[in-house]
Amino acid sequence: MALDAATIAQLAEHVEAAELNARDITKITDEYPAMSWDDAYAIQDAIRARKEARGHKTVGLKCGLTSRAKMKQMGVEVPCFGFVSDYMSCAEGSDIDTARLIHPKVEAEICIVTKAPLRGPGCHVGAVLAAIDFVLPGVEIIDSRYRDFRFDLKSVIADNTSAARFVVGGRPRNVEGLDLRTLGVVMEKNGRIVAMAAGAAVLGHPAAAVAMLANHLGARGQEIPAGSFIMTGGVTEAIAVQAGDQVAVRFQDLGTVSMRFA
Ligand code: 0L1
Ligand code: MG
Repeated sequence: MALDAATIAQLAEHVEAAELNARDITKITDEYPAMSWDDAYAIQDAIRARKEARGHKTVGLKCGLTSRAKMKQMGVEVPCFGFVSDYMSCAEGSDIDTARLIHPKVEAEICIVTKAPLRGPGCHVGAVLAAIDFVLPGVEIIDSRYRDFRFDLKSVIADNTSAARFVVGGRPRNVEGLDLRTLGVVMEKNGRIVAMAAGAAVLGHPAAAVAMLANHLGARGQEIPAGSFIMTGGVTEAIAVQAGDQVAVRFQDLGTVSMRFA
């Protein structure tokens, strides 16, 4: 670790305050260029601890930057991992208040809930498929706290991978009988198609993102517990939204997830 405990705590407070006040900041590596990957995840962990200390429940895990489209859009080469809290969950069909966000974007994500723990190293697609309880469609609303979405990967990880809101809906389905690689996704904004892809856009198979998450946690002595809700990452590039926009994402075999931005 390049940063001491006091600096990690101070940066966690700084980045979380930007989230809670919907106020953008410059990327933290500008001031701390020596920040390591471990420091970045330590800041994210400290943000999670701050939320939990205030009574917020951590309700899921997320994989970010798992598709080529997203990596290209953001100019990075490797995925990252974060968490979602109870207050980030919005009901299917609800209005999402943009006044509490900085510059939201939407991502269509194939989500899973596990029925068995997953622990790396060595976790693979087969192990993940065996541990899936059910699959459901979701939309993540990301909102980087960094001005104009200008950041590097360490700053993004510290910012809990831009997690802001999420909506799950549609139809939960058993994984048997679904091919997550060929599962088609069509995203519409205000009635027009703005992006489309298939599950394979996520690292060749959405379960590969979950395996990568298990291996990432395993390297830190942690596991994905049974009963975890996991977002596997946007299948297309993220689409900017603003008040007045209506978004509907149609997932083959899983139904539609929709929301309005107010
Ligand atoms: O969920 C994601 O893919 C977001 C990763 C963070 C980078 C971004 O804000 O686009
Ligand atoms: Mg995402």
